[in-house]
Amino acid sequence: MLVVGDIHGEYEMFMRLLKVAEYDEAYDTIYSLGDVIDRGPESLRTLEWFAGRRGAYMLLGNHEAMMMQAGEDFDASRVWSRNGGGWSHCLGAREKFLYTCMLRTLPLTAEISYDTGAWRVGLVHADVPSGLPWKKMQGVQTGFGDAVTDWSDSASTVAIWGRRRFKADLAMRKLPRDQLAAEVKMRIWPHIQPVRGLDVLICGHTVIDDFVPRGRGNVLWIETGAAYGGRLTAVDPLKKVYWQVGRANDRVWGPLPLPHLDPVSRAYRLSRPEKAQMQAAEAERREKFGSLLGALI
Ligand SMILES: [Mn+2]
Repeated sequence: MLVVGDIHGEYEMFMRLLKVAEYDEAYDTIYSLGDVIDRGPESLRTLEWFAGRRGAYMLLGNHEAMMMQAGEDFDASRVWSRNGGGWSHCLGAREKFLYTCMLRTLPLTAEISYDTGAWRVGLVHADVPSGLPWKKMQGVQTGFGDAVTDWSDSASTVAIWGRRRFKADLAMRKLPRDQLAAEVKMRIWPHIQPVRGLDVLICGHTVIDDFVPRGRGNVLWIETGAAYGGRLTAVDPLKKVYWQVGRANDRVWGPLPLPHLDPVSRAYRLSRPEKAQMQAAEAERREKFGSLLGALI
């Protein structure tokens, strides 16, 4: 059982990854998190590998959504061309039509259960909106017209384009522990809470700068930049290990243990200096506005 990150047309890296992870076509199931096309040299070949192969599934990524929309809308086709869709110029109209039909069948989410539901693994290309339980997310349908033109927070858009959780995690890692940071942290905190109703959620989409899978709460990110000079990652969520291949032929990693994941939500707790600073700021505010309020009453 393998879950592979954003392949982006890097067919040769993908083949090497399958070998490293000892993927066996006869027995193993493989899921792609989407974005199998664009940027890399062999988009069509990668898409064909997944099309109709037994035991191989893929989710919708924002790049597949762009391809799907490009057939409908001229603006969308320009957006797609700018984002690596140029390879499609060599496709005939019929081929384009058939592949678009295939893309329309791709789901936004998938769930894999082990031990009759005791260990639940969710998959989505980019993100689940903050606070939305997994059960509700599973009911979300692809919103046609959402992908390129709609920058709203609709769940179908967040599913394939969202980066808020990833950015919130990044901010938590980087912010200094001073008073302002404490306030910011309390705002960020809701966005990095685990997704309820799952043990693990695996996401791609946002490139991790150090090319290593990253965890926060019960969310695991595995887009390690195969098409950006980074690595291609595959995960076995049952064995809790991952494998990677780099661009150069001899670079392979794994099996390595996945980062620690924790599905339990927690309230943000201020450290002692943070608490003192928050209280001082609160007292200052009260002094400033409290007297004003007193004068008004
Ligand atoms: Mn993507």
